[in-house]
Amino acid sequence: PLSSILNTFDFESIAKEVLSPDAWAYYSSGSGDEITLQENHQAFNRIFMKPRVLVNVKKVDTSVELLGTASALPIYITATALGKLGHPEGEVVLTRAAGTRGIIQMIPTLASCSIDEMVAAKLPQQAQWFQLYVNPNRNLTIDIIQKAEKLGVKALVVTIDAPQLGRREKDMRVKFENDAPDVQATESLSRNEGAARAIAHFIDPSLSWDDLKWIKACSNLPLILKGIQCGEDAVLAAQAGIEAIIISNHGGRQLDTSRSAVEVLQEVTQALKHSKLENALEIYIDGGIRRGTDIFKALALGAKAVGLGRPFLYAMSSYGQRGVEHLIVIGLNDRIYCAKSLKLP
Ligand code: HOC
Repeated sequence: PLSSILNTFDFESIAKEVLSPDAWAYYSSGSGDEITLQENHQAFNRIFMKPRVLVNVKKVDTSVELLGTASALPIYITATALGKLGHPEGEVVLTRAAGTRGIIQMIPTLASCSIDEMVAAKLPQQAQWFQLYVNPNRNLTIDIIQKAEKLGVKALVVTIDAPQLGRREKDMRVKFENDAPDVQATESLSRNEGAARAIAHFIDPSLSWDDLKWIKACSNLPLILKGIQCGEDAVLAAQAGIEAIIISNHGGRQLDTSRSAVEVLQEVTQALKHSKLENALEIYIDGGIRRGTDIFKALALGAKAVGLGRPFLYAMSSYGQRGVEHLIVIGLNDRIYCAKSLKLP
């Protein structure tokens, strides 16, 4: 039963059982040797706490404002593609759970449900962000941005860490086995297999810093850059007038051996401070967050909120909306109270 699910790893084990091999391969795969995928979580385990005592924690307020939008927790549902691989209703399941629990959902560009469906599924006061992959067809991109703005999303999240598709061998192999059982075809096994490749042509590999100007010009929404991976680029983002950054390596699915998000976070806060830009933007991170203590560590090191992707997909795939709601409550009951009551070492 759901009540016996104690943590994100429990959801992951069940999802592996219930998902089709294609879906499991697509959701769970990282790129290359999956070093970054593992490091994202392992890096949190190398950070140790310095608890302070005799701090009044009787009343704890976990709420936060992200770019002026209230959230019950410093957690948001980050964008993940192809939700219907995991649940017949797809991403609207995430929308509903985010609504009842009061957190922000980032609407994915490459969702199985349309943006209209995800907006229609939300509660009246519920806030959503819109994740944007810039399409090679710029006019189409402008139309998408304007549509999202008209539908009332609160921010535009431009994903910048996927100019080319990472080599996800688990995903490639399953598709290869399913679509081309002829062993002679081994030679032709390439990145062109797998669920990921089927959606990759929606993304413009020529995107550069200059393009941020026209993206900013065609919308009044605050802009969040998702995929910052070093201090230098965080400084460039701040100088470009971006309102928030997400430190992310795309869940270890793009460039393998990239550093973990939480390691980069420390470099980013230093670099912004060094350039006197520490108050210029909000910092969020995603990648490897599996415990409340991971959330606390990210906040203590300077992030304002964290995004979770796979844990929500696994909760949705195994138990639907109730599963996603339960996952959010696990986050609430775990140790994030520390974030407001303890000071940085
Ligand atoms: C260059 C194409 O976020 C995933 C999705 C889609 C990425 C497409 C990248 O599978 O990680």
